[in-house]
Amino acid sequence: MTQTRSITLFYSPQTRATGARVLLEELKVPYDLQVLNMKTGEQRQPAYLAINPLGKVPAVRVDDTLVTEQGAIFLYMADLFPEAGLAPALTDPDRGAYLRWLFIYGSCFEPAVVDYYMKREPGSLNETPYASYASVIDMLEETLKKGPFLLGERFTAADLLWGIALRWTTMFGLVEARPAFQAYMDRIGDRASIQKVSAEDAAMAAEHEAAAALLKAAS
Ligand SMILES: N[C@@H](CCC(=O)N[C@@H](CS)C(=O)NCC(=O)O)C(=O)O
Repeated sequence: MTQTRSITLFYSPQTRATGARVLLEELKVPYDLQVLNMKTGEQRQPAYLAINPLGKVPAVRVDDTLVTEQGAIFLYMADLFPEAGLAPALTDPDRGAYLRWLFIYGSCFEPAVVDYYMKREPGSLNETPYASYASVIDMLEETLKKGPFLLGERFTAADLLWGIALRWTTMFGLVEARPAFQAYMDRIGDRASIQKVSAEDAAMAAEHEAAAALLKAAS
């Protein structure tokens, strides 16, 4: 018998939380959305800081377990629902590459991209946690050129994390839309989960803008 779990996703549209929502859609599990309007600063209010003291989304609560950080959320949720087939099992030889890509995302890719965006001098290859921006991006390109997914033929939760991240990083010019990246984004962007969440995000983001504008006008 499948256990029913109570799942809440702390969410804001068109943010890093979008990927976590896409994952929940792919896992085909019921969940509640707790939406925060970042345009009015709800993520910095005490109620949400009690969930994540960093004031960042996504966060997920499953029964009594609270998880923050995209990589941790992807790892936990895809393992919790193995029937969706999005996570190689612990003893599967693919597990290593799967974990590697989930962790490279938060430990190397994001710091590299943020340093690049901020035009910060990252230091020498051995001083940064990611060697160099170019080495991270080139490694990703080499892997995706072989493709079609990060683990080759096997599609996993890591592809949802990376596919969506490439969408926003290429959109903002933080990563060059190399042909291998574009082809990967196209492959992943066709998924019904992404289409659904993107459409709902656009509507939600417009509502948030309007609410923030009203607040500003009233102040
Ligand atoms: N390290 C976090 C970063 C999450 C993050 O930066 N979220 C942004 C939205 S894209 C956020 O919540 N920003 C709100 C704020 O800082 O006020 C993760 O990977 O989950």
